[in-house]
This record gives sequence, C-alpha cells and structure tokens, in this order.
Amino acid sequence: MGTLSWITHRGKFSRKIAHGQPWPRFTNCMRPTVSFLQDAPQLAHPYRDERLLHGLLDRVLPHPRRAALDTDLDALGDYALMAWQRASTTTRRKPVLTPWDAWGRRVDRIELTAAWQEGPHLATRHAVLAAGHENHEHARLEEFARVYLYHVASEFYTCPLAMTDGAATALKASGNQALIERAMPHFLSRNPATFWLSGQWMTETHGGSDVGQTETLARWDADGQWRLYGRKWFSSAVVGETALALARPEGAGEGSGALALFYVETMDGVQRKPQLVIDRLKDKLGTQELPTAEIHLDGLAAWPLGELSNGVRQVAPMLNVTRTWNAVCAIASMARAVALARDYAMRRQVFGRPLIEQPLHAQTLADMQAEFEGAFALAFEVAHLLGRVEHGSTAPREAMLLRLLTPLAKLWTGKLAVCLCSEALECFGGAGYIEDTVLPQLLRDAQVYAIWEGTTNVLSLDALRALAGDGLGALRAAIATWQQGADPHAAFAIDAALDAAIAHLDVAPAQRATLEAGARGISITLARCAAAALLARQAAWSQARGDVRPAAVLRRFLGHGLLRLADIGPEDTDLLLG
Ligand code: MFK
Repeated sequence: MGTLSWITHRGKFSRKIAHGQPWPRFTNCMRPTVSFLQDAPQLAHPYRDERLLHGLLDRVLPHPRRAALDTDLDALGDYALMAWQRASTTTRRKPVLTPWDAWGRRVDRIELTAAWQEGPHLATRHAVLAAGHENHEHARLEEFARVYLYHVASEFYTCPLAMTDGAATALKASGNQALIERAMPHFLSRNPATFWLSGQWMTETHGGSDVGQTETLARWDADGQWRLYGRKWFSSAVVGETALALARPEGAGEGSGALALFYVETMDGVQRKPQLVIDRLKDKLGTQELPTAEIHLDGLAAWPLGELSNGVRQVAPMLNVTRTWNAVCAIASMARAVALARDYAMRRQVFGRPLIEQPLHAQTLADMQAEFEGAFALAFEVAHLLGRVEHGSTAPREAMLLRLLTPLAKLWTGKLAVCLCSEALECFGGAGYIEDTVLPQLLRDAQVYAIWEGTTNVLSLDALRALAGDGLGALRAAIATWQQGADPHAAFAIDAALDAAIAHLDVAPAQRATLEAGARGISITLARCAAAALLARQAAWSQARGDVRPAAVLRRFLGHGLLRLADIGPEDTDLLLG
C-alpha cells in the first residue's frame, strides 16, 4: 500500500494505491508533491567556526597581532559564506573571450565572473598580498590565513594572486631596483585602482615540466629594447598587467641554463598591447572561472630581471611561493569538502537515524578529518617558515628545511585534495554526482593541485634536489624539536618511518634510477612524518590546556600509517610495462 499525492489547479489530492495496483499516469495539470526532501548541506562560518585556524593562530601569534588580524579574517569568512550561498543559487559561469569587436578591431576582451570582478577589491581591501610582504616574521602566516579563507570563494582568483606574490618575491630576490620600484607598489597596493596582477609565462607546447625546451626568443631589437617572440601554451592569468616570462636570448645555447627571465607589461592604458595576442581560452576539467589562455608574443617589450642566463634559478623563488599557495589552497578545498560532508551527515536520516550515527560513516568522516588536519599542519608550517626565513629570524638550517618542506607539502596536499574531495562527494551518495549541488566542482577543481606548479613526480624529483643539500639533516632536527613532549609511542612511530625513508635514500650514485623510481614514495613518507610530528606538537600544546582532541587526531593519523615507500625495484617495473 502506498499514498500518491498531487496538486492541480483545483487543489491538492491524494489516493491510496494498493499493492500490485498500477500507479496512475500523470497529466500535464498534475504536479506530484514530494513527501520526503533532503536538507542541503549548510556551510558553517568559514572563520568563526574554524577550529584549526583559531588553534594555530592562538598558539603562534603574539596577542596584539592576533587581535589585529581578526577583522580581515572575519570579513573574508563572511565573503566566503556569501559566495557559497551565491554559488548554490546561480548558474556557474565561465569567462568569455571576444577576440574582435563589431567593427573588426582586435580587442581580446575577456568578460569575467562576478567573483573575479570582485577580486581586486577583496585582495586589496584585506591586504592579501601586502600582508605577506610586511616586515615581521609572521607576515606570511598572516597572509596565508587570509588565502585559506578566501580561496574557494575567490573562484581561483587566488591563482593570479599566487603568481603576483611569486613575481614580487622573484623581483625582490633579483635585486633589480628599477623593476622593484616600478612594479612592487602595484603588486602590494591596497587600492584596487592601482593594483596589478602578474602572470607566470613558462609553459610551451611541448609541456610544462621540461622548461629547458623553451623556444620563445628574446631579441635585442634595433630600437634598443629586448622583445619577446614566441608562443606560451598555458597562461593562467591572462588578465594580468604584467608577467614574468622565460625566453632564450637570441644566439644563446640550448637547455635551461641558457634561458633568461624577463619582466613584461601587457597593457597600454586600458588597451592590451597589440604585441600580445590571446589565441583562445582553454576548455578545462575544472577551475573554469579562471581564464587560462594560449597566447603568442610578437615583439612584446621585455626587461631582464638579472643576468641573461640561469632563468630557472631566477624564477625558483616564484615557484617556491606559488607552490606554497598551491598547498594552502589545496587544504582550503579539503576543508570545504570535509565540512560539507560532516554537516550533511548530521542532517541526513538513513536507516532510521542520522548518517553521522552510522558507525562506518562516522569512521570514514573521522579518517578524512585526521588526514586533513595533518595536511593543514604541514601547509601552514611551510607558510609560517617562509615568513620567518624571509625575515631572517631563523637559523640557516631552517632555510634548508623550507627548501625541502615546500615540494613535500605541495605534492602531498595536491594528491590528498583529490582523494578527500572524491571521498566527500561519495558521502553525499548520488547527490554528490549532480552538478547543481555545486559539489562535483570541488573534485574537478581539486585535480589541478596535483598538476599546477609541477606534477607530483616533478615535485618528488625536486625533493631529491633539496635532500641532496642538507635538507635531510634539517628535517631530522625539526622533527625532533616538534615532537618534544609528545606521546612516546607517537615519537617512536615517526622516528621509525623516518629511518625507513632515509634507508631508501641511501643508494649508490650509479643507482640513480632506483632512487628516482622511489622518489614519490620517499617524498610522501617524509611529508607524512613531518605532518605527524607537527600534529604531535599541537597535541602536546592542547593537552596542556585541557583539550585532548588533537591527541585523538594524531592517533588516527598514525593509525593510517606513515610509510608510503615503494619496495619494488625497476626490474619489476620493466617487466610490468614490457
Ligand atoms: C591557487 C593556487 C595557485 C598556484 C599557482 C598556480 C599557477 C599555475 C601556473 C603554472 O602551473 S605555471 C607552470 C609551472 N611550471 C613548473 O612548475 C615547472 C615544473 N618543472 C620543474 O620544476 C623542473 O624541476 C624545472 C623546470 C625546475 C627543471 O629545470 P632544470 O633547469 O632542468 O633544472 P635544474 O638544472 O635542476 O635547475 C636549475 C637551477 O634551478 C638549479 O640551480 P643552480 O643553477 O644553482 O644549480 C636548481 O637548484 C634551481 N632550482 C630548481 N628548482 C628549484 C631550484 N632552486 C630553488 N627551488 C626550486 N624549487
């Protein structure tokens, strides 16, 4: 027996249907009512209700700094809440490129989404970039707290912000006073009218990892000006007023050592310079609000940052900053996914009780939470360390630590974001697969974190580069410090995993292939060891204040195991792929 209800222009009707009796056909004037509706997930205030960020800032920042930061973080949390509600009630838009105007003039005009139009106002009003370049050791931490809250709401406007931050950092490192004086006031402006964005033009048609194959040519033209000629295949912030571009000075040799790093400006007043042509916008899996473009350069004026070679070395400060953004933005996406899944589990009734009371579902959510908190701890440690190293308030060894932790945090959080966003979608059942819940976007967007700014494998090889210096010694020393006062079982587990990873690094130079083949496993194991030690530090601090929750997070994280080493040799790989 069942009851069918429906509404027509004459009112509401219902009819009992006996078992086996056919259900009547609906006519156009009958509108079925739904007797069971599911509650949509609600987003808690991304700042006020964010336990982890509060815990971190309370532990680290001196009281006056902590209090001063509150206004910006609270406002960015409000904006994030508004943006979530807006995204839930409007159709998702993409930027639109208009190459020609109605009268045949080349205009390359790009219409941006609402969040992108709001971007310069938000970024300058809340000093997102300017905060990171203030002269104190917590500057980067305070910057990345803002980034964490703003990122998802920004619809990846954080991508050009990251590159602008990277460009500012690379300019400072270059010591080129003329360019610093010209661009920095715009990059760090607190006024949207004078704010400039920077792009990062590296990738060409052969792909992004092997930058040494760059074909863009830099020519010293008869007018006494360097000019760039060539094609860049992925330009993420094509709306930027400036960019840093790798190019090969005419007559220079092959390979990456012969590349130079140039600064360019893209606008002539309100018009885009005609020597920069936008060929088309990319059609991407995710980050769809971000106008990623294919461009070509036909004599765009350019200024070298420094020497006319070693451009990769000169752009490295930019890469390390954007990789930190990548890690913080990855944990911001994880935070959103985990928060929505947890909220939904409290609303959704299934098999007679809320989903959160189903033991297996609760277990799944707790597992996600523990992994997220480990990633949060590592990403923010990198952010804070970056500021302390830049400010000069650390021992020299900590610069080595930063050099190693940056690729580790980027590569591990990039992979974890995909995994947790996928798991979160599954927590919604079929609804997680439906576009107008806005949930699938989380997964599609997350995929970029593992690709941007170097793939997991490229970053694993970069970690080997960092380990070849004194990165390992620095990591060992840091882990020993972080886990002081930690539960001895936790310290034992972390040390054992660290020793196992180090044993995998101990290969003869002739066995470089074995080392490289294992680089991803080593990197993820080291990242997990660092994260566990940081969780242990937070657990000890919190326990002393009567909060035992972080200790439970640490136990759960350790329960997932720290080791991700690959124990299968290259010979087996050859057999598998043969
Ligand atoms: C919302 C979040 C937003 C995030 C931003 C999104 C923007 C997305 C836009 C992009 O994705 S732009 C494309 C980004 N492309 C990459 O990240 C390139 C990936 N490939 C690599 O990282 C390769 O490892 C690399 C290009 C660096 C290899 O180049 P080489 O020239 O073959 O490497 P080599 O010879 O080992 O290094 C050259 C020098 O740079 C060496 O120094 P020396 O000359 O002094 O010996 C290296 O030590 C140094 N170096 C390389 N990577 C470094 C570094 N130094 C410091 N830090 C690093 N990370």
